[in-house]
Amino acid sequence: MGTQHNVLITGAGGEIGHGLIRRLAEEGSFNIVTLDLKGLNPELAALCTASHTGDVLDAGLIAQIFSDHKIDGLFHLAAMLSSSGERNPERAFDVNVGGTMNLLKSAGEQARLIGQHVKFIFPSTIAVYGLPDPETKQRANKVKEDEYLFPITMYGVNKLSCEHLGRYYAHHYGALSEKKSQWSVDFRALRFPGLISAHTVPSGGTSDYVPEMLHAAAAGQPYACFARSDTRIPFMTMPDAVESILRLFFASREVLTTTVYNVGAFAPSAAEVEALLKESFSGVEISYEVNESRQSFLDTWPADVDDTAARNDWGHNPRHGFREAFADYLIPALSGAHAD
Ligand code: AKB
Repeated sequence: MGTQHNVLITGAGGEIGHGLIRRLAEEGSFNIVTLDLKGLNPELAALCTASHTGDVLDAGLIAQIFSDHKIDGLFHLAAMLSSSGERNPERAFDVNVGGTMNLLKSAGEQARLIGQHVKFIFPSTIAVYGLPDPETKQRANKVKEDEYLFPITMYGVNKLSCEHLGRYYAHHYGALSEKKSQWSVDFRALRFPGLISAHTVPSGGTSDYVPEMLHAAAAGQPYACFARSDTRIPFMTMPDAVESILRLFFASREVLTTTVYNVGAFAPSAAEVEALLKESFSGVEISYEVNESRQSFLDTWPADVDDTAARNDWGHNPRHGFREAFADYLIPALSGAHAD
């Protein structure tokens, strides 16, 4: 049998967690331990070795989980997203940065204790970018990892800070310690675009207008879109997002040229999504009632991302482009779900 990994997934009950737990369970080489503020649903819990209910801010609980389950890898998914974070910025800072700090500290201690690097997979986001105006957004098109890093949301600021904290714990922690350990946090971040799942509807994000539009169309309900019809940001399907997490997890350290990778797949405007939905479902009713504040976040996010490094270093290769995402994954799954 190959290497078994004892991994902790935080925020496991969220959208990415749903897909990731199933995929890791299929893989067969993971003992999955989860942490979520709410109890995990029984179907997912059945795929896990243990499911803990609790807060990423509870440093004692996290240390206990690392020790009890001999954790040697981590998928830190717990976060407050861009729209919910902006409704309570101080709480977002606590959860997003404070929670990440607790986990980085415990992961570093664990690495020194077990004498091996502890992999720390961190979903970052296109919200770390802050394009200054529409002309620049259009001109820049596919942004690179080191460009336009001036986020305007608390969530974006938090995620960018955590990327830096992760890099620090991976490469510089303990610089003045007499006994600096060779074992550390092996921090690896993916900057995700908006994610679209056929099985869950997101909440609290600002890229939510596309999945909301899709799920409303599939359910035969009208939808008032809070973004302008010409809004363009990158998206990816949930199966492709989960696959990219696994590829980065399994990539050997030698091939990684950075700690933070853009990952993209397709980048339609809201109007292009509407047109595709109208081809696929009958009676689709979409109107545009723009929420200027949420729109202002979207206007600073890139039209698309340059993910050359992820493709070259560890083979990021999403299965779904724009049409395939809808034709091969979303529409078939949702037509079944709403068939009765
Ligand atoms: C959000 O909209 O906040 C997230 C994201 C793009 O990171 N979905």
